[in-house]
Amino acid sequence: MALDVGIVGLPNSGKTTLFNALTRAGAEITAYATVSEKANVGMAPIADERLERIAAVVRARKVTPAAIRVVDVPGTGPALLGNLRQVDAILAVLNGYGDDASPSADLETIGLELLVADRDHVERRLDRVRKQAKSGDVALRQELSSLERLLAQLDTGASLGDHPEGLPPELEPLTTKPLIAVENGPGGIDLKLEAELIELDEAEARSFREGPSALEEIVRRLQAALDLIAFFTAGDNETRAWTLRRGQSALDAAATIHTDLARGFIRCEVIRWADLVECGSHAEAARRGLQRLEGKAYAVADGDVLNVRFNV
Ligand SMILES: Nc1nc2c(ncn2[C@@H]2O[C@H](COP(=O)(O)OP(=O)(O)OP(=O)(O)O)[C@@H](O)[C@H]2O)c(=O)[nH]1
Ligand SMILES: [Mg+2]
Repeated sequence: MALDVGIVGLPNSGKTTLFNALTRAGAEITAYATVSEKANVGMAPIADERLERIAAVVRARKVTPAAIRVVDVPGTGPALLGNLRQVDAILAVLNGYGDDASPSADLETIGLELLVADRDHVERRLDRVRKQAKSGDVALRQELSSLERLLAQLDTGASLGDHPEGLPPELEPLTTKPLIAVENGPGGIDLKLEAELIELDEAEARSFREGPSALEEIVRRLQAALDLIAFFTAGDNETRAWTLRRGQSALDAAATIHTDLARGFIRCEVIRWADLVECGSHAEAARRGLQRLEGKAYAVADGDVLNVRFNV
């Protein structure tokens, strides 16, 4: 259950270049828009300096950063954008390089495309529910009238997020997701440079940049937009960072690690990462009373090191 992010943008804006900079996957960059039916999917690691320090304490043999799943959708249009209904956030790449670049116009176009895709999505759901509601099922008839009102609203230019009665839970709209605009070019992030720098090691790459890397910058924006926190699991086999939304519980954390841990959840041992590093071991932290036992509902805090006790 990694965090899921989709990349959208007009043809040749630099979507695949961004995908490569984020994931180091080396997907093919085309000089002009090609109609590819396949989306690129890859994982982008989230750097976190706390992770290495925790791993050193427990002498972890393997260190695994948290990661974001990134989908690069070729082209636009309702069918292609439909690939993005499950993502947590959308990255919109705006062309900011070259003489005829107009990033703000690009952003407007993308916004419209997403809106059209959502209207299409509502209409399809409406058609389906209209047929099914003939059975007389009460819930379906309620959804039908709700969808009809929603469509009427959309046609007055309102956005889905504005719908006063809330959206039917079956809908998976795009326009209500956080949208993060990434301008590709000198005024934003130079993606072409970023895609070249992934060939170099971290220190070398840093000497070519003024600020943070594209990956760092985009992770920072995502963390802010989605209100993300990190928690850690610290084992000698593997020490690992994970992502949650702020306010999510120990049970959510367990489910992020493995469904079995959520199913058999008993209790959760919690140590602050800095306490663990300072104490030098779980045992010493426990001895000093710095390890707590929490239940399912505990709201995980950024930097918690968790050990889920479970039984399946
Ligand atoms: N000069 C310049 N060229 C760029 C930049 N970013 C991308 N390009 C070029 O633009 C072309 C398209 O880049 P892609 O990353 O494939 O763009 P895309 O949005 O994935 O394109 P499609 O998937 O075909 O719509 C390539 O030839 C890139 O080298 C940039 O910042 N500066
Ligand atoms: Mg592409």
